[in-house]
Amino acid sequence: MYAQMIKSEASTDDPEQLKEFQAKIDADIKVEPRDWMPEGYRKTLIRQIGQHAHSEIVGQLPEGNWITRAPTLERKMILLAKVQDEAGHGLYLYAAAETLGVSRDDLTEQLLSGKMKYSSIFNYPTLNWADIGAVGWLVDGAAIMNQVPLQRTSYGPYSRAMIRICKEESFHQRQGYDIMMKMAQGTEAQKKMAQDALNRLWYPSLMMFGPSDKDSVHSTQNMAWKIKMNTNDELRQKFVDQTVPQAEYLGLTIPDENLTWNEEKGGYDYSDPDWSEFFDVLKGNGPCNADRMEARNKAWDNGAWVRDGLMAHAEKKRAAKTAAE
Ligand code: FAQ
Repeated sequence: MYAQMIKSEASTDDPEQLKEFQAKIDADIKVEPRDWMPEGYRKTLIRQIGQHAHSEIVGQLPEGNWITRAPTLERKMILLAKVQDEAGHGLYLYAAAETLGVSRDDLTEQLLSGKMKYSSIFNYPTLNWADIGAVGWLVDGAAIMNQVPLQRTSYGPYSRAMIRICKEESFHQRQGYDIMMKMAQGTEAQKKMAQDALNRLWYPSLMMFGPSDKDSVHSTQNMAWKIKMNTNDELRQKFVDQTVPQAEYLGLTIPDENLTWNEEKGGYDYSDPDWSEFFDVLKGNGPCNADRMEARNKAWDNGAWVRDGLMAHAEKKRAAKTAAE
């Protein structure tokens, strides 16, 4: 809906300014908050950065659910640190979005009212400990594949946020792979759990890269603006090529009968996810959409007294300063 709004609005931008802007993008000069930018560029960035921030925050829920049940103290500490990192990523990203003239409260309201999306992957459940390994390995693995090129994105604050986020994501991916290694090398029952987690999370992870290029609404314009550096299918292919040998090393099988090495293209042929399932999850009908939104709404309502307290404190300080002057 939001995307349609962006596309259907006639551009009121001056053609000369647009030309200069494109020349700047083509010369790889970063766009900074006070620079002139087309309205469409600003809006699509708010959409992408905002959705990305929401994903980091909602993404804490499936893993947060396992902090109290991590099998050892060490695993608990690692998972706690990872989930806290995701909160930090959300905050850097909200701050980057705010430089485009939208408030964090506005973005949160749009998430809570269902106007803004978050990544489809977080609408799937984490049923057992092996799922926590698979989330780190596959979900953070897919996130890195998408985010490493975003370090070079054209909008300065987004690019700088991504540089820091990527450093932490690579630790996240390794902790997931480490859990998978322990499970895959464990008892028969543990190995079965690891395979089952891979079976359930493989296709949802492929969906994280977005619809196939032919159905991607924003790719063409956003690649011209260097907001996106690769198409959805390019990144999905790279992810498959990187992940298949990792699964082989674990002794696990990717749940895809069509998976074959294609010498000519230098990559694997693989089956697409079920795109009708993807669009259904986006409409709010995934296994956990309702739970995730309920949890975020509850957190927002429970935090009202903190926000009110901070506002009252700021008002008191402002009044004292005015009185002293
Ligand atoms: N889920 O035209 P395109 C993480 C929507 S990583 C939901 O191709 P675009 C780390 C899209 O918004 C996950 N919606 O769109 C972590 C658009 O709808 P709209 C977050 C999706 O923007 C790990 C429509 O479909 N990463 O959180 C999805 O050019 C573990 C048409 O699609 C980012 O957000 C989807 N998977 O490309 C945290 C990265 N895919 O808005 C905790 C930054 C597409 O018009 C634990 N974002 N849609 O209503 C991007 O790179 C891009 O926005 C894409 C989508 C690639 C996600």
